[in-house]
Amino acid sequence: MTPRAVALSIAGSDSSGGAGLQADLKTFAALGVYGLSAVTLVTAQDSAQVYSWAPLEPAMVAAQIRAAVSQVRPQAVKLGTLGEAGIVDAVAETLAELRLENLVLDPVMVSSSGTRLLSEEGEAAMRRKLLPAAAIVTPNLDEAALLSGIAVGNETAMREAARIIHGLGARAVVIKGGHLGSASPALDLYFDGRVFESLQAPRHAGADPHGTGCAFASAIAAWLARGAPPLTAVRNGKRFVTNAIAHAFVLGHGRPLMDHLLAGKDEL
Ligand code: PXL
Repeated sequence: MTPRAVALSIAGSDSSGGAGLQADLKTFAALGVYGLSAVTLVTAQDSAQVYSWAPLEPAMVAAQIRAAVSQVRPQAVKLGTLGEAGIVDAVAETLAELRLENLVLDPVMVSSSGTRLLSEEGEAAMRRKLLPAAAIVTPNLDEAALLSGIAVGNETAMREAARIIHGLGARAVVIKGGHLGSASPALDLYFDGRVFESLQAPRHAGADPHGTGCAFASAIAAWLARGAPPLTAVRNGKRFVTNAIAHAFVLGHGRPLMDHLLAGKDEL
């Protein structure tokens, strides 16, 4: 049997299946990577809104991580919604104790529908304990502004924020400029302390699927697990999300959904 790349997602459950842990596992599968998982919190949501959410006990999150990696070592870990400071602390301690590497941190603070998914103390703990451990952190413009302390409304400010966030300890930063303005192409900015790279993709008219950030970070983790260096993993992750958006479909009444499996079909 051929060896398989393995990645672990530590994230929240999205009952609509479009974001969170469900999106991560679909992304891993689409890219030929076996997915381990640890649930941090459970949301009740559809593609329009989060109705409610509840965190798990931090010890239960830590126990899932230990169990998930007890028989196989993931080559990369994706971190999504963490909910509160106790979970951030438990995750940071457990990852350090297990010496897990290639951490891709999606610093989710607020859902796309506007619900806070990380408390303020959680945000401070994430900045102090997880950012310095991250191989790659993937803030959107709002998260980049919160992490860097500056307004991030254009490409010049994105560069400045990327430098500041890199200075907080993440080895590479990708700021997602998706909300920069619908006239411009979808522009993301990568910075690893030496190299800046602008990643551009054409915008798909009308398509604004739920869960694009989750799919991007988990695709980057999947490529790291497959052995790609960071910038290649980010370029390939962007290609994956762009394809998944291009193949978006509508199910029932909600927002469009990404087609993870179709996006990965030429990438195996
Ligand atoms: O898209 C960010 C996100 C991540 N994780 C969970 C979510 C959301 C957004 O709704 O629900 C569980």
